[in-house]
Amino acid sequence: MPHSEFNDPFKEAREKDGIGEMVDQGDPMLMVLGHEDVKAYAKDHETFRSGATPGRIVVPSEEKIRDIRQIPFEMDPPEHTAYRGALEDWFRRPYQKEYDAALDKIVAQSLTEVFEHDVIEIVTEFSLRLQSNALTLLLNVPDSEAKTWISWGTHVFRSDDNPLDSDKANVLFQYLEKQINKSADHPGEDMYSVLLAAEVNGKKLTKEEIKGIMTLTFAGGRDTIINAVTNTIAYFAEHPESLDTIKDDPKLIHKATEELIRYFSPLTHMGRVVEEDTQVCQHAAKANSKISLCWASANRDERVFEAPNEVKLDRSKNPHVAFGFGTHNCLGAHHTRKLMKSLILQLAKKVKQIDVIDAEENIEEWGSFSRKVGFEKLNVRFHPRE
Ligand code: EMZ
Repeated sequence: MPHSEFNDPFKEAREKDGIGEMVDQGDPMLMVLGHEDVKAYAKDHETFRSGATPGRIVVPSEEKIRDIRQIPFEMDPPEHTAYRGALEDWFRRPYQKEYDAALDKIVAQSLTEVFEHDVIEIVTEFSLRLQSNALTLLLNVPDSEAKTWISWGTHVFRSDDNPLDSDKANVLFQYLEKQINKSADHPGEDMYSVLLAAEVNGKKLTKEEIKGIMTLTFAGGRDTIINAVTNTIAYFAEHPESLDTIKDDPKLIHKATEELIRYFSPLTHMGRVVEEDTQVCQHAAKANSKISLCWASANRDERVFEAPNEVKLDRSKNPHVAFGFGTHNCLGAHHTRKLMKSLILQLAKKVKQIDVIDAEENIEEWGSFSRKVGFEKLNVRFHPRE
């Protein structure tokens, strides 16, 4: 398989009856695969709940490694609406001119560093650093914090030999406690201080709630962004002509970014817990069982996307659900879109060609489905434009 090809393991099951099955740590789960079904079930938050035991709606479930509730995504309306409302303005800051300019600077700096290497390993030497450096903007904290976050590696709950590493999770939790207390003692303009001053339903947020919001901010946009960035490099390595196309027609950036995000779908799926016995795509789903909304499968649904396994940078009809759908769509999407656009535009302007030296794929196993989501390792050589 070419490095820039990402398979759709769900096609057959999606076409057959729209459902997949897997067991997550003893917990059987139905996976909803069709685009229309995924959207319909995502909207039905009365039947398919997010406010279950903390960690349960994530696949694989993180119940064993945390009891912190990630806010707002592990909540349901009306509670969810109130908490999310308090966060929305902060997460819209990427639309400010200064934010954009600062992001461009961070991307430019990462590319300058890339050009200093002969061969560079993209996942840890580029994508992880870029993701962490960009996160300092979203949190509005000093650039120097990124160093600590980079030292945690690509995932805050997973290590090389353990997909659910509670020691690692505790490093993040202790770090957050320290930062929250620091901002409580010396309020500033950072995200912790803003949250300490915020109110939901007329009440101040507790430190525990702030920890939950920050945990989501750190965990949710980490491996997902790292995969999106790494996969983008792999794509342009094998499609150098696309760099020229975007360089010549930068207005294409909006469609191109959406298309790459659709194609990569860095978050495969997200779970929900069934409130009472029901039917899911004509399969019985018992109360308190888990289902998942499979964004990655929905984004390859041939009933919605023409030639879904092709990357068409100018695809005009692109109702992808890579950032989720409905009530819980991704709060960090504005930041991620801006980051991806800045990266792609600068690559197009500055890079002529990228050679893949060697690569190790990152394959997820979900029951009988094997899905390539990114890379463990991607060594490349950049050739700058003259
Ligand atoms: C959770 C999840 C959120 C989870 C939008 O996705 O991302 C996963 O990578 C984390 O492990 O805790 O934040």
